[in-house]
Amino acid sequence: MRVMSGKTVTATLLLLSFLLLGVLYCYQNYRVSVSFELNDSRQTDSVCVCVCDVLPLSEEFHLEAEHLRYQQPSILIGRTDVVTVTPWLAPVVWDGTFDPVLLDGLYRPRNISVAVTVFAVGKYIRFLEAFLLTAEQHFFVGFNVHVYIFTDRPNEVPRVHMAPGRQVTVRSVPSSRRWQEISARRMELIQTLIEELRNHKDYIFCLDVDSRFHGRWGTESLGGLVGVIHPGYYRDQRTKFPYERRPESRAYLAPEDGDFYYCGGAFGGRLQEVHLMAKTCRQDFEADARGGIEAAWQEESHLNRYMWIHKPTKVLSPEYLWQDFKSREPEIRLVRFSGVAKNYAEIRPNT
Ligand code: UD2
Repeated sequence: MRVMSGKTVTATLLLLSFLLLGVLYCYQNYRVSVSFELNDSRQTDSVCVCVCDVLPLSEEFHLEAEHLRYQQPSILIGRTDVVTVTPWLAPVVWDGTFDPVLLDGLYRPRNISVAVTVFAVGKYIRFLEAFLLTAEQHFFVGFNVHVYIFTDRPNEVPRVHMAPGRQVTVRSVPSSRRWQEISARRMELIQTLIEELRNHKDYIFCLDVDSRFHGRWGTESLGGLVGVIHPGYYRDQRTKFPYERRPESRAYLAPEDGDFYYCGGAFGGRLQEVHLMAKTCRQDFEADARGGIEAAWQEESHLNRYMWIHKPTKVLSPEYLWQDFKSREPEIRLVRFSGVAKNYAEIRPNT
């Protein structure tokens, strides 16, 4: 057996001592940071660095209200005519369930930016002006908004004056002979846009162009994955929802499945969440196409299946996508965004 020299023994002992000290130091830091996290929610920046190393905090938790003045909230007085929370405890946003002044005050210091996608292919370009003008009046007023317009008629995009911090980008897309194709391609383009935007925007909303804003749509709508309840089916049983009902499709939902019927005409959330949804819906749509099947309502059907499996973290009531031809129901105190009445035979490329 080889005997270690005195020098080697000393060096080994020194090395082991340093290692032990390092382990003890890290362990101590870990305990300090965790105990601060548990006992004091107002940590200093330096402690927060330690906490974040161990338990990363979601950005959603950094809303600070220290200097804001607003009406006292109540847990006894509020809307009683509608349900304001889903069974998985996501808020359902209705007029009267939130304080817009408080919410804007919470989000303003974070300097958030919101991307919007809107498709105006073929004759649908005629809806763009009213969409943009009313968005300037009601959509995230006072916040950074970047509208991405996808159109086959870039020369016909109207010039609309935008407030500071707000802008429009026009992207050319090919024309289409089938409206179903336009609807189906949206997820692919949303997916690739988000990959381009990466960290340059915080939230994204994907909206139908044949619609106008009539009331505030703002920070109350922000969330991880945001679904909008379709105005046409929220009084119906789930068996009546126009989900895709053929088991061969990847958008299939059985009669006993599904929570709500969500709109394909408005959805959004954090970039990462919407990216995952768009990518999944696109892949499923393409796999269906290879199998020779197109879901009943194209990407709307795939979105509905996705949101049944991946529950939205916030649900917007039909105030956030009404339809002009529908008479107002008593629970709809305010229509914020609504689809215009149109003659499909005249406006679509095919029937
Ligand atoms: C319903 C859905 C919509 C979508 C559609 C099926 C709601 C309330 N409505 O709306 O989201 O699922 O059915 O396609 O959610 N488009 C063009 N050019 C065209 C046709 C469509 O640009 O020639 C774009 C445009 O952005 C439009 C959107 O596709 O807003 C949906 O158009 P639609 O007329 O098919 O939608 P609609 O109102 O029947």
